[in-house]
Order: sequence, then structure tokens, then C-alpha cells
Amino acid sequence: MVGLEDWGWDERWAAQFAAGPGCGLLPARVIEEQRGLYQVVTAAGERSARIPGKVRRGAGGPAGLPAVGDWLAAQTVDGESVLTVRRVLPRRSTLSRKASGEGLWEQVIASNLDAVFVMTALNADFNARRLERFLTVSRESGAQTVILLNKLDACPEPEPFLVEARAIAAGTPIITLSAKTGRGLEALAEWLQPGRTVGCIGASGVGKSTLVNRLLGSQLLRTAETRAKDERGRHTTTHRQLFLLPGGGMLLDTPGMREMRFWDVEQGLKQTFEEIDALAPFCRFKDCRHDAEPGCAVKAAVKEGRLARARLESWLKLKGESQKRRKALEKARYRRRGAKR
Ligand SMILES: Nc1nc2c(ncn2[C@@H]2O[C@H](COP(=O)(O)OP(=O)(O)OP(=O)(O)O)[C@@H](O)[C@H]2O)c(=O)[nH]1
Ligand SMILES: [Zn+2]
Repeated sequence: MVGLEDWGWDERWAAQFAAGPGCGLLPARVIEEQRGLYQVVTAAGERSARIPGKVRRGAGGPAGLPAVGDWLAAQTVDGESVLTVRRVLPRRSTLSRKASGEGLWEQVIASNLDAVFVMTALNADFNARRLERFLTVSRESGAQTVILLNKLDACPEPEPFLVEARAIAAGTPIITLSAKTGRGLEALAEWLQPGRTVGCIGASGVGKSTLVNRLLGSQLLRTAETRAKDERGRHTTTHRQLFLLPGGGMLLDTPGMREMRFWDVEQGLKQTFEEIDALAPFCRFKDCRHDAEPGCAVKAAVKEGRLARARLESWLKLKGESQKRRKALEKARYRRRGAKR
């Protein structure tokens, strides 16, 4: 019998749940969201939940609405099987990006992750710059980051990739594996512990769904029966979904995310480019952007061959994107305050 603890419920959540108005409410965790209808797990099993207009209006924007991974206080309404969402418990970690499209909105990809697997493939698709982008987003989330180098079975020479990955990993664990054959998967056990929630992000085609399928193992059939499936009987989601693994722990699949545009990633950038951050105090100007300023310690390090030029260029690009987003956000917040006056 699967209990809420298997889905990550613990004393801290219980305390937070109890701290709010809880009369007649029950704890539920979002495992899937589709067009405003949530699939949640409760002590009594899986249910659907919807969010009433009043709660929606009070959310202050899309990021305030329940996301996959959120713990909720939900209500059963007499005679209805669909639960009503009353509130979202404060998030322990938030994996966000800028919502696609022109609007300036944060999209919460998932919340309350303990770790994030940042996956890339050991082949011509390997791209250190793209990896840096995903690492930045992952680190910003507050969850622990792990780098997964997949498709080991099809890679006769993994060493050069490893060297490149290590150069930008900043101490983050790197696991080489094959989601297809299962080789190297045992190393993931450190993070896939009972009650722990792990997200998997990476460019399209790196093998995220293959990993989920592989780890679901014997549950595969049940999954194929109850979920949309392709002709090979694999689970093929087009949306984010949290899976309970037979060995314990949860894994979130994030299929079909074409782009990973930044929301606010200042902390994530600091951690991802820690060597640049460490040099900044030696620049002549306190607010040096390591671009055209004289006396820049970062540029000097590049010139002296201590820091890879590509690394600085990558930082400049990502930092520029982050700053642009920040400025636009500040403007929006300023306008909102103005409108309220
Ligand atoms: N050789 C090899 N192929 C793999 C491995 N893992 C995944 N693949 C293949 O890579 C392709 C893409 O795998 P998916 O699991 O669908 O990739 P994804 O990251 O979920 O992609 P999106 O859903 O588009 O985000 C499929 O053809 C898989 O069979 C692996 O370890 N080795
Ligand atoms: Zn500088």
C-alpha cells in the first residue's frame, strides 16, 4: 500500500499543513497537470483536483498556481469525486523558467524537488554551453544538481566528454550511464531514495523519458495500460508528470521542453560560474561586468590562459539574458505598484 510518505510527506510538511486553516482539508501532492485540472495523490489514492476561481485570482500570476510537485491543502466536496484546491503549501524548491511566448511570466516547471538530474547525451549533441544553461536553472531551484551523461552504450570514447563536463561542473557529481541498457543506473540510487523527489531536465532527445521508463521497470505494463502509449508500449507523456519508482523515490519527466529561457537566475549563475564570481572582487570596479572595463581581473585571467575564453563568453551571454529579464521584471513590478496607487 502506497502511503503519503512514499510521495515525500514528512513532519515538516505536516507542520506546515497544520499551521494553516485545515478544517476538513486533506494533504495532496500534484503529480500531473493538464489544462487546469490537476492529478493529485492523497492518503486515499489518486484523485483529480480543480482550482476554484477565488484561489486562482488570489494566486497573483501563473507561478502562484499549483505546479507539479506542490503539496496542497485540498477539500472534498460532498458527492463530488474531484477535490477542490484550497491552498499551496510554501515551496521548498522551485524549478522555474520564463514561460514561452512573449509575455513576462514565470512558469514553475516543478516544485519541491530534492535533486535535479541535468541530462545530456554523449554524442555530437553534447554542448557545454547548453549544459551551462540547464545547470544554471537547476542551481537556481535550490535542489541538488547532478549531471547525467547518457547514451554511454553508443559512445566508444566518453573521456573527452567527461573532461569537458568536469571543466564546467563546479564539483557537481557527474554520472555516465545508458538509460537504454541500464548500465550505470545503480549510481542514481544515492538520489532516488524513498520519499525523495528528483526532476530530470535536458534538451529534447537526450533520453529523459527512456530513463523514466527504465526505472519504472516492472511497473511499465501498468503504466502502458493506464497512460497514453505509443506502439512500443512506452509511456509517452507530452506533459510533465511525477512517477513513483518501484525502488522508491519519485522521478519527474519533463518532455518536449523546447527552450529553457531564464527567469531569475542570479544565484544559479553565481554557482555555475563560481570561478568568475571568485575573480570579481579583484576587478578594479566593484560593479565590473567583465566586458569592456579596464582593470578587469576576469579578462586578465582569460588573457593569461587561466580561464577559458568560451567560459567567459558563455557567462556574458547568460548574464546578459538574466539581467535583461530582471530589468523587465522590475519595470513590471514598478508599473503594478503605480497602478495600485
Ligand atoms: N543509444 C542510446 N539511445 C538512447 C538512450 N537513451 C535514449 N535513447 C534514444 O534517444 C531517443 C530520445 O529518447 P527520449 O527518452 O525520448 O528523449 P527525451 O529526453 O525524453 O526527449 P523529449 O521527450 O523530446 O524531451 C530515443 O530514440 C531513445 O531510444 C541510451 O542510453 N542509449
Ligand atoms: Zn571584471
